[in-house]
Amino acid sequence: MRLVTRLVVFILIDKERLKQEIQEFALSHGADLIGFAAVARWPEFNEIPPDFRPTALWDKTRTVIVLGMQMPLPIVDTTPSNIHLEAYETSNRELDGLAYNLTRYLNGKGHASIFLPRDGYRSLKQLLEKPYAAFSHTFAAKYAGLGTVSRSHNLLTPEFGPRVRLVSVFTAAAVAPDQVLQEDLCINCRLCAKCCPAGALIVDEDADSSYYHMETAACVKWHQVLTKRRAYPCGICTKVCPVGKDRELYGEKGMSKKYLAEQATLEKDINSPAYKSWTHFRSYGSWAIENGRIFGPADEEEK
Ligand code: B12
Ligand code: SF4
Ligand code: SF4
Repeated sequence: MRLVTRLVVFILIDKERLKQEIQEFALSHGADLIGFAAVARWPEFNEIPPDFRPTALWDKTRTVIVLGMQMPLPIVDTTPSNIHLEAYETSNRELDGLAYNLTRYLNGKGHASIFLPRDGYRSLKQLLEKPYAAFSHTFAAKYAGLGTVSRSHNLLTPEFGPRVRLVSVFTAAAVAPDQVLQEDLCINCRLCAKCCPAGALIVDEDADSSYYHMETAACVKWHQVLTKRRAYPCGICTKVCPVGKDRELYGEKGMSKKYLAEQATLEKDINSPAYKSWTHFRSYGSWAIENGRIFGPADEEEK
């Protein structure tokens, strides 16, 4: 073999070996999903404004590693509730811890790395003024081959649909990238838009777009109500989405009718047997239910 060919083969083996080591570390430290995106994906797709791309944020970045953790479906079903809030906060802590530890692991191996926290904002009021964080994990996950960005603006994955939360690590190491998924996982069923309690997802029949229009302020304001009631986040668009193998695991396929009827049924009878356990979880540890009804976006009073 010629020297140049041998060098190329050696570099490829090295990239693959590092990838395996990172995968082993992440999966054994709590990640459910992991994917790798080369920084060239951002200019290639040209969807994200230039200032929000990895090399603009940290010029040494060559690879973005995206990590995902599942939100168990039967817990998401209970939203708005205390157990949904606790699962959300646990996943947030675990994601940031995992990304921090992977960063330290890579630094220790001589690959300079940083991590971007799973959210990147501290106040909903501030999101009303500027509804963006410095970096989008959703698009990073798409470029790392974890899933596709859906009509509801959430990333859908084959494993968990949108019931997965994300975090990213930027590294100076060149790691073999994963393929971007070609097939759109979103089936345009509109369930997310129909069930959104804040009317934040709007389907425009005429618009030639792969996303429903998002009224961000409506979603943020509903989260302000839920925060006061200690029952955030909402996440109903993630709960009702039919995509994801997790539905098979939990035996929760074909739930559309139940989800569509939920709001109206509980308005009439908060003790409806079909939703009994969800109502039970909503009745303790938060103010999600008061005076026999789930509060809605119009209910602004202080808690
Ligand atoms: C701000 C924010 C919100 C805001 C606004 C969301 C929105 N869709 O606009 C609020 C509070 C409403 C919100 C709600 C929710 N969120 Co949120 N949110 C974020 C956060 C912190 C930042 C997103 C961001 O600004 N990225 C930066 C910009 C550049 O990226 P982008 O918004 O994806 O950009 C696109 C468009 O905005 C567009 N664009 C159009 N005009 C402009 C103008 C400018 C100046 C820019 C920059 C971009 C832009 O450009 C991009 C390409 O199209 C991310 C965490 C993160 N850091 O990624 C979580 C995140 C997106 N949220 C998440 C979730 C789960 C939710 C909720 C379901 C609530 C919940 N936690 O249960 C809902 C879902 C709402 C929905 N259907 O989208 C998850 C998504 C996971 C997944 N599977 O996709 C994330 C990734 C958090 C996490 N770490 O897992 N969220
Ligand atoms: S999180 Fe709730 S309010 Fe926001 S878009 Fe999804 S369903 Fe609507
Ligand atoms: S609920 Fe339907 S339209 Fe909404 S994201 Fe899921 S598959 Fe797409």
